[in-house]
Amino acid sequence: MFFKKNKTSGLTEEIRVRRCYGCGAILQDQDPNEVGYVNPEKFNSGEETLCERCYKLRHFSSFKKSPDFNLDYVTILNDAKEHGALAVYVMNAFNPAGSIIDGIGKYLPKKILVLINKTDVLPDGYKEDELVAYCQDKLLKAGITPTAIMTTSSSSVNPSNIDKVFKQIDKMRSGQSVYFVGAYQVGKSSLINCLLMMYTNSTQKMITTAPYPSTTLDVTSIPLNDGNYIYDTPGIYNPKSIISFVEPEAVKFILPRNQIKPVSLGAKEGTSFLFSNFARIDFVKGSKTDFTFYKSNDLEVSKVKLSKADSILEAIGNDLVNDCKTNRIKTVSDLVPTKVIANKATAETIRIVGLGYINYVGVDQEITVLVPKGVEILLENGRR
Ligand SMILES: Nc1nc2c(ncn2[C@@H]2O[C@H](COP(=O)(O)OP(=O)(O)O)[C@@H](O)[C@H]2O)c(=O)[nH]1
Ligand SMILES: [Mg+2]
Repeated sequence: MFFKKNKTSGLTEEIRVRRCYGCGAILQDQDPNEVGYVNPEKFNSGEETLCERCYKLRHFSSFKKSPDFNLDYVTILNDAKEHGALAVYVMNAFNPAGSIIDGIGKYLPKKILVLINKTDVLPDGYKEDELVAYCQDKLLKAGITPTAIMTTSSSSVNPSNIDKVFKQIDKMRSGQSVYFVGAYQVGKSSLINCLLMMYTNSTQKMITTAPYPSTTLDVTSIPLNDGNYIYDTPGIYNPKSIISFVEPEAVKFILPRNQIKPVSLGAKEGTSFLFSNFARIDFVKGSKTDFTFYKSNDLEVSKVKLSKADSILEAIGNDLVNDCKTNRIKTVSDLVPTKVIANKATAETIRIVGLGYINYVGVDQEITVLVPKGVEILLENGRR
């Protein structure tokens, strides 16, 4: 590609710049944090190329998706069942619905300890008994019958209940192995890391990660001193959760890392709330009300005019410099709308599985919730 520089001192200086054919940025091989970066080898090759960022975005579909709940998991769980092992089924306290893997119930061994993890991210004033009851209801409906349920946090900053969990596991495993299972990113590996500190004498032996026999799944085996193991299985893909839909760069913004600070915004009809381009709430019609958003502090909610929402969403979808977005949503037609009618004078909750929830006082408002295909919306009180 040739670009003519302005005529200078009577000469036309012809310079050659190479541009990324995705975003048009001038390519450079000096600073990976600046736009247009390619590695020196590619840069010097002189070939037409994409900058690294565009390359990643174009090849998003090749990002390693967590495995589906498939026959490989069934093989592992059958082993667990046969050996009378303990299954530790880990849930994310902030995302109970996204922690339920459909169809897993009938394959789990008899002894199941459910750990509701990440309680450190829950907002002030959450009630533990209500959380446990909520999770239990979701588990039972999915055919998972826990032998015991505990809440915990494996956050390195704010761990809780780890010693109790350790004792409970040791009691429940009655001299057998332990299999940690659950959805992607619920904190299984972090929990095991916390627990290992209590197994000081037993971890001298090699911890290995290798495909579990007769499966393609990489399972980490941690030997215990009585000849048994803790098995850490890979997080399972859950198509209902937005976490599974977006690229790993974006997951970082969606997964709350510290305690959630709710955000309250008043709005009248004709307002739209955007969660980057992952999801959108359109307040189409009805009386003014306050909406309170419970979501990761790293994920901003933008309040915009409904009439502008489509073009703003498109701009986010095409913004190459922003990691807090998904390349899979380019226009509003890539999102699936669900119409929600609020009841009169009731507290309404809209949950977008994996993203969080929104509370508001219903006075017969009409709201449209837009999410990526397959992501589940749960309504408490309101109706579709
Ligand atoms: N705030 C908080 N973050 C956690 C907790 N447990 C895990 N995480 C974070 O959640 C992400 C997923 O954790 P990981 O253990 O890899 O999940 P896995 O996929 O179930 O093994 C990581 O970024 C962890 O740092 C927790 O109890 N609280
Ligand atoms: Mg893991």
